[in-house]
Amino acid sequence: MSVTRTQVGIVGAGPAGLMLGHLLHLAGIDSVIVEDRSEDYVIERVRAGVLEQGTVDLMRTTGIGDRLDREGMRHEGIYIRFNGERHRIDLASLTGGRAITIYGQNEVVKDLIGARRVAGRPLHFEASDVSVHGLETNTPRLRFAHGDQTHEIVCDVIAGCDGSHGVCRPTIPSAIGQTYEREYPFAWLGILADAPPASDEIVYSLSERGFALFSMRSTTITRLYLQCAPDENLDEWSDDRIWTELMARLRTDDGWVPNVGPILQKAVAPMRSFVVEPMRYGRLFLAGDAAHIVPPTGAKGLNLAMADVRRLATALEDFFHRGSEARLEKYSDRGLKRTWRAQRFSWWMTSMLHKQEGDNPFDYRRQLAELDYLVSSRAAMTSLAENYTGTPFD
Ligand code: RFL
Ligand code: PHB
Repeated sequence: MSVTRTQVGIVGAGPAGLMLGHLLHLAGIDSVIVEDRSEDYVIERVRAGVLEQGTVDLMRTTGIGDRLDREGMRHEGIYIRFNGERHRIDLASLTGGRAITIYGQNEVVKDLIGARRVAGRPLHFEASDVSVHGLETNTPRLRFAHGDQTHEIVCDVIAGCDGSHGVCRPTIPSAIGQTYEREYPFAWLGILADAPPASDEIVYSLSERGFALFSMRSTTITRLYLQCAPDENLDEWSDDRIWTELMARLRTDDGWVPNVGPILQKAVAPMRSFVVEPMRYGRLFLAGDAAHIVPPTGAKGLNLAMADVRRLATALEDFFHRGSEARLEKYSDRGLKRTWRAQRFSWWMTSMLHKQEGDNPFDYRRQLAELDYLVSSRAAMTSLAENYTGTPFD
């Protein structure tokens, strides 16, 4: 077994782990990132598309915003569609200029892997049997295998950035980590289509047939989602059936429909709300989906992950450079405050825009009344806009 040393052992090379490694590098702090999947898999995973202003600012101020500035699509508004009509919410004018940027999570990950390569710090893909040990001590250890070689990395701190199915969170004793969760009785069927976006802004829609979402990745690629069952069988969804359903849920009375094109990718994503409290156990700090999951309707997951690692990196800078643990002590409480706010918002967007089994016509009319209030009240639109564009990272 090879034994080496680092300051921060990072488990997971998703947006959280890679951004943490990048921020620590800029602060002159050593880290090792260990990921169990291959580099191609991590890059090609199709997920988030909406970056909050805080995420965009963080990428820019840390020197990885060039491609984002060239290829990202700044959106100052979103549409909400119901009763056959689209209503625009002007995010920027309601929030003093805050907006969102469409830039795929895989592009963020590509930029971060590029920065790691330039930094020349370790990033191991395809690690197996990853495990963490000695979390109650000042020298926690990260173990993994690579090929037939076993490695142990002795760390000062371990960052659990290994997503919702990782190994870090389950190592917190159940008497300490309290979990809160909610499953939703539906999922999203998501597709990428080789078709130019037919609207220059995102459209969230509630129809009698359920939720649908129109989004995009570039001037030539449309991203679309429709509400489906959690155990939906993709084999039963021919391309024709997908388009017919999307058209039925998104069409407006004035004839707007998404552009149709070859489907490049399709997948079903489950919906879950989950929080573990606290986000820390001894020298283990959880960040991103490892600590909390939100349903994607509020577009918050990746942005929460970025807010976590920004806060964690600042706290670790104080710890390593100034010998102060004060910010590390506050890491979890401050993160949970932001998390619960995002949970509330994501739950609200989800319940307003989806049809639930067992709902009756009263429930649908109540949802329409809520949407009607939302798009006709400046106060209600401001509340959505503030939450959707996100508060500045603390
Ligand atoms: P990730 O991206 O899951 O990365 C965790 C990494 O850890 C690795 N891993 C391990 N590595 C080593 N050892 C182990 N034992 C390991 N176990 C796991 C994994 O392979 C992976 O590489 O978590 P992270 O970094 O916290 O990032 C979170 C985001 O990925 C997630 O919150 C977002 O994708 C959520 N999300 C959205 N967020 C937004 O902010 N805006 C959006 O528009 C948005 N849209 C979405 C979304 C998520 C979706 N799905 C698929 C759930 C749309 C969808 C459909
Ligand atoms: C996306 O573009 O993938 C997307 C947009 C908005 C969401 C979730 C996902 O709420």
